[in-house]
Amino acid sequence: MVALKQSASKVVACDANGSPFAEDALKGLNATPKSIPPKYFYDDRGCALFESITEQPEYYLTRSEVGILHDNADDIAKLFKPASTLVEFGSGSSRKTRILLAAASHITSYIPVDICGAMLEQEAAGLRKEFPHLTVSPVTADFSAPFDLPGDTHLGRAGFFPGSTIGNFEPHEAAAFLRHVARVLGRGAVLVVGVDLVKDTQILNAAYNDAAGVTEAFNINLLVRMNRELAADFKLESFEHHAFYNRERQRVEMHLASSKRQKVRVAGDTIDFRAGETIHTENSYKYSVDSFIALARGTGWQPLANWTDPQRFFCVQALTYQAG
Ligand code: AVJ
Repeated sequence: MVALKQSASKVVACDANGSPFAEDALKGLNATPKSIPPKYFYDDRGCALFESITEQPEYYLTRSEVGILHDNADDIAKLFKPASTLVEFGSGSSRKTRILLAAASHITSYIPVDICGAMLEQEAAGLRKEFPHLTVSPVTADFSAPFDLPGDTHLGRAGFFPGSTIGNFEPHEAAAFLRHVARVLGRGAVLVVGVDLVKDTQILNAAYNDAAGVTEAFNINLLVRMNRELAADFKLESFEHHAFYNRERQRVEMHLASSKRQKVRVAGDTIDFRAGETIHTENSYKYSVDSFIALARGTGWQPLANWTDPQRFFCVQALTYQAG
């Protein structure tokens, strides 16, 4: 059992509407190979465990990105037009956004989009106090599906998609997502996106196999969640956390491996596992600076600038959309 630090208790209830979980889980568990979409990691405990992952010494992603944003906040701020609206896709705790908002007082409107409505309202209240000039208009929505922007936001539109969350998509899905962002923000928009970079295998493997076992607990929590919400009977001790860099496909894969042949009940269905068979729970794609630019260009976005940390572990890319 991993003990969570105080900061994690800030995380408020977050549930992405009930029954699609049963449907998606059964679809994935009855397929070959077995898989479950990574968005189901994020129940209350999953959100808290992820916050804790970002504090682990091996998990360089958050530290690298926050460092890049701090060091280059003024340059990034210059890319936003006067009286800009900033739309954040999957805003969570808005921690990284605060860095940009503090440097860019000409962002006058902020629209955090997240499926977690409770956390959105809590964060919005805090942001309004910290940035009195800022209009904060949260939107509770799945950021990867179409949604309407509230209010009059025609002046300058900017998007923010930090965390390398884009790495959870297959590359063709990441391209579709960038087209979707272009549709939401429109012509002339600027997008700031965080992208984790290809690097030494040991560093990547360590980041997803932290010594404290938090990432393992995060992965196993998916089984805990199915036991609770889908009347499943996964025996937690008979599944192992596997995470490794797949160099050919330039992605870290996370799996839950069954240590033996067994049957598990899930939402009224029986799922058979062979010994060693896995549930593929996540891909986290890694890009080079140039491979990400190539992907973005293919969707109509043009590179404006990019920034990396001194170790070149992580990259923040600024793009603009002039087409459409
Ligand atoms: C939130 C998707 C960026 O892929 O690194 C952390 C999630 N998974 N440890 C990532 C995650 C395992 C994270 N993202």
